[in-house]
Amino acid sequence: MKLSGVELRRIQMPLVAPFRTSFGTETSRDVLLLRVVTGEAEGWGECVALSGPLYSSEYVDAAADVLSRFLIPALAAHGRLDANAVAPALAPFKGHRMAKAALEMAVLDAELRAEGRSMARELGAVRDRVPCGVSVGIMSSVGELLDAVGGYVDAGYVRVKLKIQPGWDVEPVRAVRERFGDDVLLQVDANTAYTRADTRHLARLDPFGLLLIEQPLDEEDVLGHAELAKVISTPVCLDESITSARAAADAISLGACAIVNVKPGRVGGYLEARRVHDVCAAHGVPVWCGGMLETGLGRAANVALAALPGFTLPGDTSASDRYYRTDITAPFVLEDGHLPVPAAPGIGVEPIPGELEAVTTKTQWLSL
Ligand code: OSB
Ligand code: MG
Repeated sequence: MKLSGVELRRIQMPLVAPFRTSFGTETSRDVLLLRVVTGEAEGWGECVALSGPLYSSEYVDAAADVLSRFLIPALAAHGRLDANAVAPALAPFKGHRMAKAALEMAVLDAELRAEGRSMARELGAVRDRVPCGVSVGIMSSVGELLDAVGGYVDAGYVRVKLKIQPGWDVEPVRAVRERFGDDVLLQVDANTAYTRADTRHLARLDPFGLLLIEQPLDEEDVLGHAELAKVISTPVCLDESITSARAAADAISLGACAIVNVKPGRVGGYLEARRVHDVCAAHGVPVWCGGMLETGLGRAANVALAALPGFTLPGDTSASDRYYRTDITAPFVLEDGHLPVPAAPGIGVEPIPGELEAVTTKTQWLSL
């Protein structure tokens, strides 16, 4: 494909409710979208970086900066290229995986639309709908949490993930188990809020039969997760630490995780995300699709990824209305606890022009 240019578009989308984690509270999503224009088709990319460097070192202003100053110009030097050539072309630039992932997603979407092939088909999907979980933020009281979880269970979500941090862990987990019973699939996510010194404390979650505990320790403390996994009975799942297929292979070899959360943005794109899936499948390690409060664009691609055979656990691929009152695409609607895998060419969805305009705060066009 010959790229003619890339549009960077910033949008501001209010969340239906504040989303509190151990690293901060999000009330509105400041998202960077990319629109790649080629002779044959256009493609959409969504950058999952948050507004501040609190989940990872990336943040949305930095992503926009590195894309416009380094990554997009590097593609310009290539003349013709396809999605498989994007990561190698960007490899000289260290880090910035979320920015790279957004650019690769847009090129891949354009390429697949031009060829009339779907993302699901391209990645190797084996299902036409995927079971969905929901990530529930930290609340100001256990009562408020039980109301929120009750609403999601009533809506049909097949798995509940509670955000935890020191001071909000054993009690909320106990309360949810007591109210909703042992049959609800329940897991927790600490977003690195604990240290190795908290091992005894984290073992207090053992009696609750959790599916997994996600990223209790620092992103760089892979060995610490291996030590922790020897002591606690809850399976350890890594999110922040898994930045590539190689990182996944290393973590598995070390015994640092029994389950992996796959987020395409965190690993540099959907093609690397598929390699993470493949490495985990080869080791018999179950994976599930994480989320970053995506709009319908990123959600469409995530749902396609979640339809691969190794995604044997429900993901954080919730319906649009869990996040936004109005999405920029046709909303993803939960049906019997599942979302449909888009089958149309590319990511299979596109922004609704009026909705997109209504939330746009800035656009920039870069010619190639
Ligand atoms: O750690 O999985 C996480 C949201 C933003 C940043 C990090 C995480 C999350 C979530 C929400 O847990 C997942 C979603 O529903 O999109
Ligand atoms: Mg997580």
